[in-house]
Amino acid sequence: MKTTRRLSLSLSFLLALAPLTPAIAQVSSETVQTDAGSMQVSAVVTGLDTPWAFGFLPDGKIVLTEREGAVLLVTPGEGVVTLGNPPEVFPDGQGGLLDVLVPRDFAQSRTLFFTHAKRQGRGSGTAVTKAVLSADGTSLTNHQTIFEIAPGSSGGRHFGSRLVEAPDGTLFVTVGDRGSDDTAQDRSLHNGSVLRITKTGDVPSDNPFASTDGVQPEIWSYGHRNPQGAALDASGQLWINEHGARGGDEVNRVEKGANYGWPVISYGRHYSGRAIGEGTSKPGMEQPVTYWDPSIAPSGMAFYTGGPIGSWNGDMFVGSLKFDYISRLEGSPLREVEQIKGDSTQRVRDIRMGPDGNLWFLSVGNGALYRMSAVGS
Ligand SMILES: [Ca+2]
Repeated sequence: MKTTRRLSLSLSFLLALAPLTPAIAQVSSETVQTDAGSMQVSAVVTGLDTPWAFGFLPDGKIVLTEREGAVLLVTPGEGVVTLGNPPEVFPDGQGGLLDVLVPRDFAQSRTLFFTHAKRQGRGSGTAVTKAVLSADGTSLTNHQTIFEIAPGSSGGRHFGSRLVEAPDGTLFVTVGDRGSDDTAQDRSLHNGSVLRITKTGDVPSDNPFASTDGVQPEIWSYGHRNPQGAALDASGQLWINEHGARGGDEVNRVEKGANYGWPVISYGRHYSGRAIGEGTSKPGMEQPVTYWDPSIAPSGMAFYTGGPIGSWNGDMFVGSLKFDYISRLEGSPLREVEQIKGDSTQRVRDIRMGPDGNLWFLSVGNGALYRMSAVGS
């Protein structure tokens, strides 16, 4: 598929006259000013079609997803391969091929984990499929869908869909409310939850509701609207961000068994202007660590840990889909302290810290993967 599409490594990485896709804005390189000094932003790959996520392999290659279903393998400075036999996905509104996780044992297992929308009857749901990267690095094999949410919702909204490997090797999967608010409080459904499963899709015996009647045993936390960013901090603690409605985008520190309140409490309002639920707080429901009003449409999230930009260490970075910037958050309590913005930061869908100690991010607006490094480094 997509054999006619032209993917390009940026000239900053590859001195070759590679053609660029004309329909997409092109920002191959720029300098942006930040509180930590001038940063060089360089495109590593351009010509991407609605990219959603990426991850680093131990050999320095990058695996990258596009929402319509393509999985790309990028060798910086050398080339881009569209992998054969990608997971079967159901492109449905915001759904399609979504996150990719490179587990810590990849060098031995060559296994990748994907989240995606899966056809379920007349609707669709968030699913997790694992597959093995072939030895020659050209295709995926041995696909196995290890989990899918209890069916099924119509409408192409709020799939959530970040995947994080916990320190103990289990997987956290975020799932949105699928556009149906009240499902986030209904624990007989997976909607609006952070789930925890094993790499074979089983329920860990220490999940909070593993033996509670009428509750989906994969649920780790609930009352979430649409978590599209998730990451571990340096201590191994899980954090997520989630989309509110009009206002009330949240950053949450995720605790086992906790209820994060949607749609009973929120700092936003419905798009109609109507108040949401019962207000902003209620006993038994967690408060966000911080929130955005107006909404920024937060997406990919990363912690900067142990890198060369000393003042960033421990900080959280979140991409904004709506206002085209990268948010930097620091302090206790955690707050947004800086908006990093340039022509390259249009609709930032994913952000990760690379093995080189730099921040890498995906811009949907530019159809590009970028690397941000300190000028002169
Ligand atoms: Ca909440």
